[in-house]
Amino acid sequence: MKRLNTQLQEDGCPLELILLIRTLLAACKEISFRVSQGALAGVLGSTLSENVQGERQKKLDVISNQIIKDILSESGYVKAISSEEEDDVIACHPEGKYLVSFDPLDGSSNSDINSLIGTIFSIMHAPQWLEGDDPKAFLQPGTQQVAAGYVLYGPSTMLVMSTGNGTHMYTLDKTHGGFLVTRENVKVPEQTQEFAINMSNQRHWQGPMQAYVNDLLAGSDGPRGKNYNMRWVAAMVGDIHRMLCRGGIFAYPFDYRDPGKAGKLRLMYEANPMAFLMEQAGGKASTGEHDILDIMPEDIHQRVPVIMGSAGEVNACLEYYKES
Ligand code: AFP
Repeated sequence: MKRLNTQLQEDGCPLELILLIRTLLAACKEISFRVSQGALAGVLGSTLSENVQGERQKKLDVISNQIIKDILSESGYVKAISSEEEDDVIACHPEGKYLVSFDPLDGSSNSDINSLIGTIFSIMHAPQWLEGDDPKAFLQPGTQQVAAGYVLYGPSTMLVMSTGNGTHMYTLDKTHGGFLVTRENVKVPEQTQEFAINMSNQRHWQGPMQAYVNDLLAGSDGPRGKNYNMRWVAAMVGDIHRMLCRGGIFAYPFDYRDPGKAGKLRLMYEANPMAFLMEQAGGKASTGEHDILDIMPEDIHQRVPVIMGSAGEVNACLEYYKES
């Protein structure tokens, strides 16, 4: 099987980016080990602190964040990092060429039930004219990502990543500690009969999403003319992994609960990297109104509505938004 390095070289990835990716993955391998220790290492459960989003942090959120922060800060390749678990940007090496945004442990509430969790990351060039701790450096649209991906800590530890030349899946071979290519150039199936959305929020959604989901639920008797199935992992990494493997539509749409929050998911370290992977695999990613990758960010912790997955199904959903 092909090794990570070989795939990255074939994809035309510059040496310094390869070294950065390998450094980041060293951190993910350590997280994978810590996660697998679970209750034996006393890493489950919550801390007493909250992150900038006002969410109670899990012990594994804090541990994972620290592991990635330490390794990237010392690497020399990274000018600054921004994390879901950090209020502000953290300056690293003044000469570093790259910026890394990450969610150290997406879906961390799943850790207590031994279910899917993962690390999501996005890498961009660092503008050299801005100071390392200047958050403006990060305010670039998702189209500017030079690499994005996630590491899924499931029954096997998998890396799914794109450097702009297709989306590839890798599996961690724990016998020698390296990631091996197990699916090259993933293509999301065009059509689907599966959707992923938190149905308990239905009453808060906008009209177009209400109408679209009602038509899915109507099944073969409704306007879509087929029966749909629903799945919800409650960790974006898990749901997007399923979309990439067998198609489907994933949505965390805008809802009216808190007008200050345009959806739940964060642009820089959730929506953008997943949209990049999805589009590199022939899928589509939108807010309902705009392509996610075209959004000009205003804040490193900005939230956006997310609709992504099989192109045919996302387009069908977007028709409801156009009509409204
Ligand atoms: P955490 O990283 O705080 O656990 O949140 C996970 C997440 O942001 C995303 O990965 C899921 O798709 C979504 O939340 C699940 O949200 P619900 O709580 O509404 O199911």
